[in-house]
This record gives sequence, structure tokens and C-alpha cells, in this order.
Amino acid sequence: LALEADLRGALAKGELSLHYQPQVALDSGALAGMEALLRWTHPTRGSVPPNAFIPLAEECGLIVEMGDWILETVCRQIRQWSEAGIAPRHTAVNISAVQLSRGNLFDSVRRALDVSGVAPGQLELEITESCVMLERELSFKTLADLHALGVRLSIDDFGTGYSSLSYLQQLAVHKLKIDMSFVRGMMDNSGNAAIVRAVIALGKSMGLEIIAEGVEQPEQARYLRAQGCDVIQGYLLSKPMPAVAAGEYLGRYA
Ligand code: G
Ligand code: G
Ligand code: MN
Ligand code: NA
Repeated sequence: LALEADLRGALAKGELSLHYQPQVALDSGALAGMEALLRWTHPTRGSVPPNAFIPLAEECGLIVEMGDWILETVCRQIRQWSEAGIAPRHTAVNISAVQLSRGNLFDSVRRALDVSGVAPGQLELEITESCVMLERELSFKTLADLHALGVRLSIDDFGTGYSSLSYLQQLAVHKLKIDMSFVRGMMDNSGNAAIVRAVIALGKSMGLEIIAEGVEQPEQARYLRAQGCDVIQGYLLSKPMPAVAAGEYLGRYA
């Protein structure tokens, strides 16, 4: 496959980069965090969206090496922002199920923190519910070890995957991300609104931070705030930005 061969070269040729999207607290308007999102600028195809190449990277196992590069790049970025006095409280990295089940994720994370000198609490890992289903015991153990190290854990796309509430209880995560499909439908679909309110109530009762993704309109932000949601992320605040623009954005908040 041409794309697979290109992907193998992409890392070495510096065609991969990370963009960053801000997360802001609804009550104070304070910056709460950033999410790192992978981008591939292909020399002839142009910008290739992650949905088009991450599944491929998972299939051919390249995701492990790529994931290590992502963790190290994001930690170096956190370090640089810290030195400039503009680091957000947390910066989140998306973790693939394959990384969690096959790669040695704990060692990769610890190495990335060590080489950059970043504190574990500055790093957040986003996992999906389905992410832990592959190699369940190993994945649970790895996440428990990462939690003990002090890294923050967040459940991405919450409510769309396969899991059970008992997993949520066993996993000791810090944050739930309400999937943007619910946020999108929330204002004119009572079912979606009910799911949003239920996730907020569930998360709150477990002491978790709640973030809504894909917030595009001010009415959505107002509704979420009224329901007790803590943090929002989405185009209303900003699209994901290249590192330099993200640094400028952080500078305006610091
Ligand atoms: O950034 P975007 O808008 O297109 O992301 C699309 C999908 O790709 C999302 O599901 C997101 O979680 C995933 N994704 C983005 N960046 C990364 C990454 O660095 N690692 C992994 N494993 N997934 C990512
Ligand atoms: O699966 P994950 O939540 O990691 O992916 C986030 C994806 O959502 C990324 O592709 C990101 O670019 C995209 N995204 C972020 N904010 C918005 C938004 O407000 N609207 C839409 N449609 N997509 C968004
Ligand atoms: Mn995510
Ligand atoms: Na998500």
C-alpha cells in the first residue's frame, strides 16, 4: 500500500506535527488545558486527516513508534511552555488501543517525562472506553500504574464506546469528555440533552471533571454551564492550532 510506505517515512522526514486545541473553564473563563492532535502533511497529498492514517498505523504496528514520538514531542512542548511561563495546567495526548495493549506505554510515558523534565501531573492521557477492551487486564494494570505515577487520565468520546459503568469505577480516571455527537444534538434533541445531563450528573457524583467537546455555539456553552459542566473545547474557542499559534494563544491567557 502506497500510503503505508509513505507513513513509514513520514516520521523520519518530519512530516508529522502536533496541533493544539484549548479547553476553557465555563465558570471562570480560565484556560484549563490543551489537547494535542496529530497532523500529517504529505508532500503530494497535502494534509491527511488522522482518521485516514491512524487506523493504518495501528494495523501495521507503526502506532507504537509513532506514539512514542507523539509523547516525546508533546512533553518537549509542555517543557518549552513551562519555561516561558505559559504552560496550561494539563496537556492531553490521545492514546490508541494498540499502544495501550501492545507497546510498553508506561515506560514510554515515563521516558517522555524524564527526558523533558515535565511533571506527571502536567500530562493527561485520553483513552476511549473501547481502548481498554483489547487486552483488558494488561490495559487496566498499565492505567493503574500511570495513575500511581501521577499522570492524569481522561475518557474520550464518553458514551459512544463499549464499556460498563463498573469499568469506570475500577479505572480511577480524572476526567470525562462528553462526545461531540451529544453536544451537537443537545439543543434540539431531548434524548441527546438527557444524555448530556446524565453524564454530567454521573461524573460529578464520582468526583470527575466534565468536559464537553465540539462546542461551536454560545447557546451550547450557556446550556452546558447551566447543567454544571466544568470545561468546554471546540471551535467556539478555537480550532486546533499549530504549536506557534498555540503558544501565542497561551500567552494571551497567562
Ligand atoms: O484532529 P481530528 O480532528 O481530526 O482527530 C480525528 C481523530 O484522530 C480523533 O479520534 C482523535 O482522537 C484521533 N487523533 C488525533 N491525534 C491523535 C494522536 O496523536 N494519537 C492518536 N492515537 N489518535 C489521535
Ligand atoms: O476523538 P477526539 O475527541 O480526540 O477528536 C477530536 C476531533 O474533533 C478532532 O478531529 C478535532 O479537530 C475535532 N473538533 C474539535 N472541536 C470541534 C468542533 O467544535 N466541531 C467539530 N465539528 N469538530 C471539532
Ligand atoms: Mn481526544
Ligand atoms: Na472525543
